[in-house]
Amino acid sequence: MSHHQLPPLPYPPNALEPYISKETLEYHHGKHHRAYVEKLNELIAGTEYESLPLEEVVRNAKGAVFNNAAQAWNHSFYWNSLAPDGGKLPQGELAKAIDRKFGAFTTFQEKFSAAAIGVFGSGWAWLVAEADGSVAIRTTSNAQTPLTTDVRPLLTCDVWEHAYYIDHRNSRPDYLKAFWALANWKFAQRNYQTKLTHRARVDNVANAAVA
Ligand code: MN3
Repeated sequence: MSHHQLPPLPYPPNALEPYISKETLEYHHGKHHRAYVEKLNELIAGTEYESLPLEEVVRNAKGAVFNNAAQAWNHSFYWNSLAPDGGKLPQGELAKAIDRKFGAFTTFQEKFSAAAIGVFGSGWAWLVAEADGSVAIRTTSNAQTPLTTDVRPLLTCDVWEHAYYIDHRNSRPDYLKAFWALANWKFAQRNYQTKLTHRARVDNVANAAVA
């Protein structure tokens, strides 16, 4: 039984232009993300993971099952981390938490960009919330995800080359500029203010994906 499905993009494929092209989204969502979901379904058929929700597979699996499950989850989170009307400033409690930690939004932005650009090879850059409500920047390699840790992901930037090669070739710094023009602070703010368990928060993400 294959039950994991590729969630639709939360916007039309040309909606992030000129920062991220329709062609990039068609490949990144329609081919890369789809391949992780399809491979996952293939790998879990007939195993203990077959009937588990995606986030439980991510938390419990190892090896290829983990890699494909985590990439499926991370990509859904990434699509929601971007928005056609994004790129403005964070508001409310999240804005205050960023200022408390980094002093100013621009300082946070510089540090996040440096962390993202500094990821060696493939991976992800994340804005996360600690249990005490403070925020932090984390990076992960390959499919690794904060979902398996105690911090809550708020926003992510995919720094695998497939995320930017069509639009920016090998220039990850140029892609980071595009990321800032699209960063979905409403999504990050919603994740920050959701004082719920991981499980409930992840349901939130799924709802946001189809809204
Ligand atoms: Mn990707």
